[in-house]
Amino acid sequence: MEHVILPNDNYPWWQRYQPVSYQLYSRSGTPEQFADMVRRCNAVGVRTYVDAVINHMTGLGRVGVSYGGSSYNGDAHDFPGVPYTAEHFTPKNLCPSSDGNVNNYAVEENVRNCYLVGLTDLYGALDYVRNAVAGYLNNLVDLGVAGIRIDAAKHMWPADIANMLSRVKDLPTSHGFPAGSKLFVYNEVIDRNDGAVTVDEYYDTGMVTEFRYCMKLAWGIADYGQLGGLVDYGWGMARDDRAFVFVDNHDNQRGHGGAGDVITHKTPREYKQAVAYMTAHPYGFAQVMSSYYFTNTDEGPPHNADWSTADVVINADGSCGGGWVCEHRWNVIAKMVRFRNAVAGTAMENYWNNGGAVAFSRGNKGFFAMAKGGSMDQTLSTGLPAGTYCNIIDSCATNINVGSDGKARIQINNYEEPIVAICVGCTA
Ligand code: ARE
Ligand code: CA
Repeated sequence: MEHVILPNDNYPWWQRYQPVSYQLYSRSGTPEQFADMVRRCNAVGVRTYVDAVINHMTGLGRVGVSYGGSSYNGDAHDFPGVPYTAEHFTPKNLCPSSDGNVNNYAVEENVRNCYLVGLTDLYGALDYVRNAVAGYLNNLVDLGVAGIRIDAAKHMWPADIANMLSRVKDLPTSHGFPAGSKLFVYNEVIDRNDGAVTVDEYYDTGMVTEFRYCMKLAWGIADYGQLGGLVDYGWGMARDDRAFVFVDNHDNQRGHGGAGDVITHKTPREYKQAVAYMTAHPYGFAQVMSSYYFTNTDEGPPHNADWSTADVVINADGSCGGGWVCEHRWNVIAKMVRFRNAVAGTAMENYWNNGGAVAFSRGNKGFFAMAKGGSMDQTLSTGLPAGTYCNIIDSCATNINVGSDGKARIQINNYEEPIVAICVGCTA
């Protein structure tokens, strides 16, 4: 959607999180370009998920004109592009903080009725606001968008979100969705057992981000002995069919929300192990991060001379250039996504972990092993039917023979990509 434009801060990435209107103009282009992208992606089976910022509009003090021509004035709470005026923002008497900003995560009303880092907070209890947000979401649905991330859902009342979503129509069959398909929704709730708002409050409005998973996985990659405790319900982690998991996201990879104890592309060897373990493991719905390189935590994506976002350069070997990291194209990560799809619906079995290496099967469809130091040699139960399988990670350069007892000798000798993944029906 239209958002603030901040030339004095060199157009930071986070300007997109200050909405001006729900017209689809942004630093990435026009509504026509967006519609065209979604249409072309749907035609080849690639779905689009929109980061929907519906808790707030711009920050206080932000004044200007956005990409589509809509003006904004944060202090006056005036956003004619929607339109929203002062009456559509959370009444001051509902916010229990002294300065009007979120400043006490132990108090629910403080988290949800006050201004998150000075961002003008929409009053989601109003029929007018619910309708305006639903109008935005229905426009996306009409264009073929498959799902949304609800930004700052932690700062919205679950009942308000539920009401907004109840006004959203089914996904259009004209874009290839089966009749009756619903918008896929995941709620951004940073719950690290550090406040009054918890992930389980959002089970009725979709999936929820599970930030404790990032920490647990980072600890596990540092010390494989801890990997067995990755999913810790005793610690409050979201139930399996609601957990939305990831190794890192755009905030915690650069010290913004939920940072600390997170592995990123900056340590590629560890990162590959973390993504491999996440994708091999059955817990939750997994998201793969794809980044651009940065030195300053505010800096936006690679850009052209006029600061518009630069195209992604694809090198001859399939990797990215021009400042784009493209983790999703890294060999281990792309291969492990194939593994996850091949074993979908199966349980984790035959779990084995000696502190330096870890292995498990996924039902009778797949088997995964990983060695922290780069090498292992163990005979293990694979859960697989007897036969010869090949390691998809090294593009089938090595074979693994599973005997009639389901066991196989698992050898790893690869420092950079110390992983074996075999699955029924998987080839190079
Ligand atoms: C920017 C400036 C601010 C300025 C503001 C308004 O940095 O100084 O006051 O603009 O003018 C992103 C950036 C922010 C940026 C904002 C708007 O990260 O720096 O502010 O865009 O441009 C909490 C929330 C969580 C939120 C994180 C960042 O709960 O929802 O903070 N994450 C989402 C997005 C962000 C985005 C926003 C929300 C806003 O993913 O990218 O902000 O749309 C504990 C708590 C967490 C808390 C965390 C950090 O862990 O448990 O709940 O997360 O601390 O405070
Ligand atoms: Ca709010």
